[in-house]
Amino acid sequence: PFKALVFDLDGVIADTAVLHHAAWKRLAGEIGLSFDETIGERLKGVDRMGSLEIVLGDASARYTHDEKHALAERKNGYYVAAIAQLGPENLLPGAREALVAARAAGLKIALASASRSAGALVERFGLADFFDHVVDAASIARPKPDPEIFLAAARALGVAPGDCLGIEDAVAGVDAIRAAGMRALGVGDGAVLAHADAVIGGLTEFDVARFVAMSGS
Ligand code: G16
Ligand code: MG
Repeated sequence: PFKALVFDLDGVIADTAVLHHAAWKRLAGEIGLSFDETIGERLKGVDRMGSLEIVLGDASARYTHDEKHALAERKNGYYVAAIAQLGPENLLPGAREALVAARAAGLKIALASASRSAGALVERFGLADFFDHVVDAASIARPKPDPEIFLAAARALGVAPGDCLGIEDAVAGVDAIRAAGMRALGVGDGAVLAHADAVIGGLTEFDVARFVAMSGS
């Protein structure tokens, strides 16, 4: 059985994607760029500077490195202001219950979110006590689908990757989990998350006994 769970945040524990989306849309409008749902969809799970490149598209060449960092900072200001309004009522259905069940089953739990605001969000949601470790996104050099963030989570927990189950809503995240040598539980659409070992529609379907038995050594 697995010894640990490694959770993604955005799209799994809370729907912060809508707030990232709104912040990028505001920035895009301010600099005269169009922003449609297709672009919004492509930002899921992508790190901050990677997201900026998607938002800029062909306009990327118009900006210097420093200007791009300033744009990303501006977007982050909008996002940080938005998440200051969040609380436990903004968790996705089943999130808290899944963490309670995992704890009761004696599993270690880590958070592997690309967001530099992940620690603040966990506090706002009242979930800090559930996590044995929250990976500091600022310490991660390579974005998902690179396995770095999931390997860092396993190392911090002191659990072999093969004994961890990773839980993700994004294709890049599922691929990162698999590349880390973990089993992947997808949250969302099975047709989209085809590389996952199992897929559920949301954490309301998280059955700890079923998934812990799924594998591990
Ligand atoms: C999240 C979101 C991404 C966001 C990224 C970085 O990832 O899905 O849209 O760009 O974090 O966020 P920040 O700008 O706050 O550092 P995850 O890994 O929780 O799905
Ligand atoms: Mg996600």
